[in-house]
Amino acid sequence: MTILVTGGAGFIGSNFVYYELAHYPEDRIVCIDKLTYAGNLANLKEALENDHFRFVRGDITDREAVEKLFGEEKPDIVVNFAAESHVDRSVEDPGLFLRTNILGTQTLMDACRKFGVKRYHQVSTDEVYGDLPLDRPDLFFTETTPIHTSSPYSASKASADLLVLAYARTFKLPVSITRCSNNYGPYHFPEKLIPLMITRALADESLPVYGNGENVRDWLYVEDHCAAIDLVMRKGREGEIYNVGGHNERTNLQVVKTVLKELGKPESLITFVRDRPGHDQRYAIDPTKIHEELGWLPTTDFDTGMHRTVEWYLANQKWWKDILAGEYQNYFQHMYGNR
Ligand code: NAD
Ligand code: TDX
Repeated sequence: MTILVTGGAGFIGSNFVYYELAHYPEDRIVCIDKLTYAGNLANLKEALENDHFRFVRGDITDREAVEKLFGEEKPDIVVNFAAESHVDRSVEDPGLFLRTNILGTQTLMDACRKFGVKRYHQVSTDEVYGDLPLDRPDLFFTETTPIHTSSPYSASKASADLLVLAYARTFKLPVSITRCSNNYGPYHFPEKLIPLMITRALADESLPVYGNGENVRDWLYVEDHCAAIDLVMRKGREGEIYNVGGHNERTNLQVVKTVLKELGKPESLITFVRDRPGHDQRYAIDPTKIHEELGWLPTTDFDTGMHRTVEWYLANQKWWKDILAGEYQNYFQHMYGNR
């Protein structure tokens, strides 16, 4: 079987490539990635040594390049991780998010139709459901919760989901969608909360918490997300959406304090900065459907996952120091300089 992984040089995509190579050594994994600021070939260093893996630099909105690759590889399954993924950047440049996240999805699905791909899997997010109020801990996102987006990022992801469902109904394209909560783990780009806090705390730099730090996210170790995607794309029902999450809610402040404790750094590093515009209050996934239909359950609890993650950042300092030394400096100054 040949599996085309788009966006495989990013955080979750690279973890997924390793998951597939480890669990299905007989399969061929092909990755197409544009290598934007978030894509990093260093993430795929070991995969590149495997004969069952091929990397192609390319843009999922480039119809010609996509069709050429489909023609060469005739993938059985296409799983789409390629996206602009950072909410704060979507506030700066919404157009880029619409192009990659919506038109990229369309281009891939058109190629799936043309080449008779057996399953197109869309990696979506819980952010398409908007947010839940902090004072209603009894509420959770289910697959039937209405789409209600807050940021250009989440609006672009929700648009893509609607397009996927439209292709399923109109063209009978065999699709599936997973909507996962916040991931954390190895290869997480240091613009996102957890790796940003780890890398800054290690340098004894201030830790910028938005607003009052009471916003809640539902954290899942990245390998558990990879296992869920793998199950759904191989065994999930066609045309279905599956929510993925492990009932692991934490306020941002709790998360940052966990990082500080792991590293033995003082809480005085925490600084409260101007809030994110449109900042979602709380995300919380109800994963009953994927558990009951496919038997999926998370295997890594938050304490274990955070310990492993911090260990990974300690052991892989060159990986993140190379990122921090580049264009990232301008990004950080632009986003946090006057905050
Ligand atoms: P990421 O930003 O780390 O990686 C995205 C990858 O896509 C990068 O390698 C980048 O180079 C590539 N890419 C971007 N534009 C491209 C294009 N036009 N053509 C080809 N490649 C392109 O993102 P991530 O955190 O790994 O997220 C992967 C997917 O999972 C996204 O679709 C995101 O919406 C979704 N998701 C993420 C989370 C999370 O917590 N990070 C949670 C739920 C869902
Ligand atoms: O410096 C920061 N300070 C801070 O307080 C950053 C970067 C974030 N935050 C807050 C904002 C959020 O409440 O931490 C929380 C997590 O922020 P992000 O890491 O930017 O993630 P989030 O906005 O929740 O979105 C993530 O989860 C859903 C991913 O980036 C998305 O790709 C995914 O779809």
